[in-house]
Amino acid sequence: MKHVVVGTAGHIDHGKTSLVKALTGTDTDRLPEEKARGITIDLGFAFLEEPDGLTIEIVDVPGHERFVKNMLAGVGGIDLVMLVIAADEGVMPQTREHLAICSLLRIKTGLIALTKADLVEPDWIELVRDDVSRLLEPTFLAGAPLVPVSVKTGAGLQELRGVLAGLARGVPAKSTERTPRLPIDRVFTVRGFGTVVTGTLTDGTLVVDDRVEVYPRGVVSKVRGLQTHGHTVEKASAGQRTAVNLQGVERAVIERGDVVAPSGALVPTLLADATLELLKDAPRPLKTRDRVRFHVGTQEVMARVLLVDRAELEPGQVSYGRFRLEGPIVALPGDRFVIRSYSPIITIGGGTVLDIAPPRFKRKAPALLAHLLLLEQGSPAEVVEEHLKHAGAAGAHAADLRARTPYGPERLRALLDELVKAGSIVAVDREWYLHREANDRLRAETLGLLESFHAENPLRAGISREELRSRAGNAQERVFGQLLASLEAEGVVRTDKDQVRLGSHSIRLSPEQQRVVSGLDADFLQAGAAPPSPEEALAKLGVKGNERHELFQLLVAERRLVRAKESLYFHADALQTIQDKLVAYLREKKEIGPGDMKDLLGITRKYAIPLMEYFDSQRVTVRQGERRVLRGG
Ligand SMILES: Nc1nc2c(ncn2[C@@H]2O[C@H](COP(=O)(O)OP(=O)(O)OP(=O)(O)O)[C@@H](O)[C@H]2O)c(=O)[nH]1
Ligand SMILES: [Mg+2]
Repeated sequence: MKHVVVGTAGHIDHGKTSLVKALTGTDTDRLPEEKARGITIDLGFAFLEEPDGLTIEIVDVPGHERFVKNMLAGVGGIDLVMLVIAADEGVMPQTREHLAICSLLRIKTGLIALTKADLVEPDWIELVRDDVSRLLEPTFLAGAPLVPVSVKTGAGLQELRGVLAGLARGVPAKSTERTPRLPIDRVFTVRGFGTVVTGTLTDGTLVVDDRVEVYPRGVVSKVRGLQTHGHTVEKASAGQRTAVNLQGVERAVIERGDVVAPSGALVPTLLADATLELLKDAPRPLKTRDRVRFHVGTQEVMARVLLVDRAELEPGQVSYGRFRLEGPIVALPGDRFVIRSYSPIITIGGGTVLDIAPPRFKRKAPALLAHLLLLEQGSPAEVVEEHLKHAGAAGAHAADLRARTPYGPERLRALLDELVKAGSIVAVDREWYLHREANDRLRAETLGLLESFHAENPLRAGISREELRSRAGNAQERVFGQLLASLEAEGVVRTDKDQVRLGSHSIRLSPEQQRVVSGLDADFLQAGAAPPSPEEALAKLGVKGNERHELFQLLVAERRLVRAKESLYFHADALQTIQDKLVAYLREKKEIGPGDMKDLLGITRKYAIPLMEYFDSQRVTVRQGERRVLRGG
């Protein structure tokens, strides 16, 4: 079962809607205003089913110059165009504009219906045919079939239908591995069902019960039901006109231009980089900061264009542009777009979206041009690598790469695996990736920081992990964790609790430093429950300083000296002895007061009170008024 979407195109009143009706039996002009004025205002939809299972879905567009924006919303997803030209009028302004739009959107194929053939003589038809060939010569429709028809006499209709079906059969099948996207062209409510949206599914497949999101609104919903050309289905595939019944969504919160896609799969953006071409017959050059109407999918948003490598883009020229959008768009690289000038409202150009999360660049930087060239012409793997290169030391989450590339989750996973294998990127974990260069830079920086830390603090065992991370450019937590883990696995770095050091680092003391450290150790041990102040202890060894002295701190870091409060330090072994005595005492006497403590240890109140508080804090004892009891005793 094949589905092909055909769009009409052409000047107002040239007979598009009449032709669709003659082919399908459906009058696509449904609005009362359309009936009253005899013109098409908004998109209309009809379909043809061929006996062999081919379904041709037709989007009928308005020809009026004021409704080109509606036409643009309709032709985004079409496979082929039926350009309608009235034989009596020939080529007219919207014939050209619609043709230009189809070219800009890279519609690949189509045919020409020369309508109202009953109104002209046969040799006139030949003149118009020549005219039309000249117009189409430089376009994708060069040499396309042209069929004179009349809905009044029925002449040519059979032939047209045959040509249409032939072209439709030649349209290649679409990939369904990419992320499904449905740019919405209509929203309405159906009694008993709720909100229904329609559009042409551009990629992937949608299945009933899928969890979806309406972008850029952030409205999360579920596919309650699906229809394709009037039939209820379980699944819709890329290229099909699809109606989606959305569960629990108010009609009023959605509009044409929004996109239905899996929840979390896309990211709306206000900035996009793109290739940019100005039509040959654009009335004037495009200048940086010009305000334009940006059409992508079924959306229209105002935007300012920033030219990348020149101040002005001349008609017929192709370059790159950065678009600052005045409202969020939902697009993926590879999407074609059209721009129209703000005033007069005419189509002037278009291009291909290259990046929806562009990195910062200095304006007109040559590097930006090289970057865009790579995004335009590089292989998918090169493009993914380029994004990671620009993600820098922070790396990127796989979900961000998914929303920023058009490949679909499985293809992207394969590309990432391939790049990891080639050594161009590093997998921080299954979801987070880092470019090799950023990884190497961070690694070198971290090792350099450790080296200079050790050089400046030879008596400190290591630096705190958090301090190291913040000095290393405030490295991203997951990235830094992974780096430390791999450095540790290599034996280059050791971590102990939250201290990090180089594997090669050890504290080496001079004989003089060793004398002081040993002296402090011995003095505090000997002093037991009545230790000296740090100043006194250092002074006794001929050293000026207080507890902040590096040799004193060395003993603290090694937990040989333990701080009870402020500047009062006890030797760790002495504390253990005191604790044993205290516990034995409490086992027997059940409680102890400050006076008993003084007697037990032969010390003054100056030491007794801090020691009692210390053992409270160590959860050895519990305070009861002035007295202590064993915790849990
Ligand atoms: N004589 C003759 N008149 C035709 C033929 N096809 C269409 N018409 C007439 O041309 C007028 C316009 O036809 P539509 O089908 O509404 O034209 P359209 O291209 O859909 O117009 P818009 O959608 O407004 O751009 C109508 O009055 C039709 O009856 C034809 O083959 N022969
Ligand atoms: Mg019409």
